[in-house]
Amino acid sequence: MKIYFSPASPFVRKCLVAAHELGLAERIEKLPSAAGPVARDQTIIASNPLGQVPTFFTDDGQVLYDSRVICEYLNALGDGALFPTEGPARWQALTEQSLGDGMLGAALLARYETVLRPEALRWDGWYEGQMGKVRNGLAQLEQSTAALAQRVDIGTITIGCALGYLDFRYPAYDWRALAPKTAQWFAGFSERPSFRNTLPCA
Ligand SMILES: N[C@@H](CCC(=O)N[C@@H](CS)C(=O)NCC(=O)O)C(=O)O
Repeated sequence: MKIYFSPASPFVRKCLVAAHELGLAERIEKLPSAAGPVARDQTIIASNPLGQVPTFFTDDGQVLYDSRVICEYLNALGDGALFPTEGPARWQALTEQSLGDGMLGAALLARYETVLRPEALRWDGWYEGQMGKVRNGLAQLEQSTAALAQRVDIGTITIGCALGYLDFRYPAYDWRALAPKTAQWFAGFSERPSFRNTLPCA
């Protein structure tokens, strides 16, 4: 299996954390890439018109994207339990995945606004709107930290990647002050080998 990879991408990290948890990480070859929303990577586009990472290739040559599909594929391949199969547990994990992906997407767009968009074109209100999604997400997590404890599934993995991305790209943003119980949960969860082995770097 292969994956178009960026060591800074939180969505790639989500897939690699899932692969580690499922014992599949060693079977995935990392292909270097240069995905970007402006300078678009034509090599990735040849397989995925969105030109984004993660883009993944099965051993049969099938192309999979995005992170949600890749994680579900890995879970099926590894006969794992990262996606609860039914009942409230399933909907909870999937909704947490959506919350984590949404927080990540907002934090990523806010970063593009500050590092990619020419200064004269920047729009503070739009940046604040994106970071507002992150802040509201943290508030929601803080109310439901008990539900995260003791679980390793697609919900907690995605939330963990979202919090890890805040640490990586927004080191001055004191999210722990906004969500201390969530921070406590993350302190333990991020010690898992799957997280320690996939720390982001620029
Ligand atoms: N929904 C996608 C989001 C992937 C994504 O936004 N990837 C970023 C890097 S973290 C990217 O490729 N950005 C370049 C672009 O959007 O063109 C997923 O879950 O995989």
